Amino acid sequence: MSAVLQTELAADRKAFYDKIDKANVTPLWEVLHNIITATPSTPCKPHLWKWDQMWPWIQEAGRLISAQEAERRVLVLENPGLRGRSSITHSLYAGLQLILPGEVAPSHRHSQSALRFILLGRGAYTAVDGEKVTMGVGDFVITPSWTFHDHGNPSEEPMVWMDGLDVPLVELLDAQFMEKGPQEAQHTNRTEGDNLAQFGNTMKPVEYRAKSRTSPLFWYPYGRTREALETLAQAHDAHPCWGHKLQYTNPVSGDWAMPTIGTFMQLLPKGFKGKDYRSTDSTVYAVVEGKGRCRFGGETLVFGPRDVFVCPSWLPYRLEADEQAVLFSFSDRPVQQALDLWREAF
Ligand code: GTQ
Repeated sequence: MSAVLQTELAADRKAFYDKIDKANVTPLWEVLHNIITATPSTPCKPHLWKWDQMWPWIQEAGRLISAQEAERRVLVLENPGLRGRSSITHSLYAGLQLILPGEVAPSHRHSQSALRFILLGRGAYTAVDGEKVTMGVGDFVITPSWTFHDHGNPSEEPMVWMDGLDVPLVELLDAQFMEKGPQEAQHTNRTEGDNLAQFGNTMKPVEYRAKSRTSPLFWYPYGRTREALETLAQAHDAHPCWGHKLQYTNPVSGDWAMPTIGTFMQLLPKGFKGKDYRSTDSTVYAVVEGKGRCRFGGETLVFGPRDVFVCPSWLPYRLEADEQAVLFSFSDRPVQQALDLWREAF
């Protein structure tokens, strides 16, 4: 085609695009390769939040606002590639929540499911649908979708936990509802630890019928998880990529503990040098014990206890541990698997 004809065609196309644009219509061929990409193209970036940097800021937030006034006193961990969107990955939210001695974070409920992973303190509680659990470091606690929850700290020490919620995912689907509780703190009418007694011993009450996909067991104390990993590590070889890794389950269905968020705990033996791994579920890690590194090609994140880091979809990374390390993690894997989208490679 001659240069003249080409210029004419370009002008005709531009005029056409402008004309249809006014009616909210646009040509696919201009964007096709941006929306249907050969491999995941996520705005999510690898990033590490060091506890040593976060802890003074968490304490400062504690002086500036009460849990009561804030409703939830949380510093949101925003992915550097997703600033302004309250997101740590494209589909998930994470934050560090502080509750000081004597405080109550008032009752509310929402469509979003939440997890708590305790980083600091012992003795604060969360109450879920009338049942309290008193939490300690390393415990994983679920707040199922649309259940009333409030948090309180009758102990003498501050408590900090990582919140993980499916906020961006629920927002994408425009399926969110929220309401405040009738009272600040729920009337707790069930015995503390009831859920663990009913569902935490590979048994269930004979009359039990599931009302939702979320696990009826909502408290997974660290002692049990730690013991399971330790025993595994003695009897089995470490996987070349992830060491010894368990996923939390709903003990009744055998499925994920939460329908939208997959949760895991893994142990990396001392001196572990993992092989490259990638999967389509961008993953948030919180370090419970030990020190090590997460390497992405040239970039290295050096982690220690209570640090949080994020590994984006499909970017190969490898985990290394100088001393035995224990890592909690969460991702949207259950959603991807339910939709036949999940992939991994190593
Ligand atoms: O504790 O209910 O980090 O509703 C964000 C939203 C925590 C909570 C967050 C919430 C909560």
